[in-house]
Amino acid sequence: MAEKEERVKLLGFWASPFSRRVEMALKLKGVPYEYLEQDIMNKSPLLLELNPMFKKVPVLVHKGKVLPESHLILEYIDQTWKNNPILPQDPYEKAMAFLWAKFVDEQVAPTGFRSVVRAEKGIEVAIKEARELIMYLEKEVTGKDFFGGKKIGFLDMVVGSMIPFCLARGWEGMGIDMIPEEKFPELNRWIKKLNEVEIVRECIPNREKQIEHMKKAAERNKLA
Ligand SMILES: N[C@@H](CCC(=O)N[C@@H](CS)C(=O)NCC(=O)O)C(=O)O
Repeated sequence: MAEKEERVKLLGFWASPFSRRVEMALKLKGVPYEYLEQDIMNKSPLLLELNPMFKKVPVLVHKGKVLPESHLILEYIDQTWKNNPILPQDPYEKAMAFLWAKFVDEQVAPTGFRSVVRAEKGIEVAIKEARELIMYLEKEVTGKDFFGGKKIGFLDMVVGSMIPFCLARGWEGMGIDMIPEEKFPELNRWIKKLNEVEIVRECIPNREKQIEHMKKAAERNKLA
């Protein structure tokens, strides 16, 4: 793996929003890559060797360089292959895109999934808390085709991989319509637009399979 091969390798996991968003970026840029599916419950020696600090997917390998962490990987891809830019050029807008991405992964995801599964304060309270956070995204996408503007970009990949194509399937498996059209018209419009993008469709995990996967993840989370 240490050889300075030009060809990109991606260690990922089919149901992981973090690795799916990296695939979206590679496909949008037209970068060929070798995909190495990982079992995250039984980590391979290769994953442990390449990402000893975090032991997580995704991991990108390019020309002997190894990079974990999806936000950093997306930025690396954008700076290495300049066609079809995914991050804003303006420094403030770029910083804000990273801020929103952090909000989605670190606030919306844990509140939206784990707190709903455990629902210590009751399921209605957990849903209300998650919706309050999702409402920030509803406002952010209002009046825009995509979070990134006219075209799909970094934030669309982060929000898309995490919310409609991952968490929403977990909620669906629990019988919860977390993002109803009447409360979140703009997000629903955006989700439809996202579904029309070919490279996104190519990276969306199979719905039924993911609902099952999320049910099992919810069970594990309850027991943990
Ligand atoms: N902050 C990381 C999160 C990556 C992550 O949580 N990956 C999960 C798969 S969805 C994983 O590898 N989990 C294995 C573990 O936590 O042990 C990123 O953005 O890449």
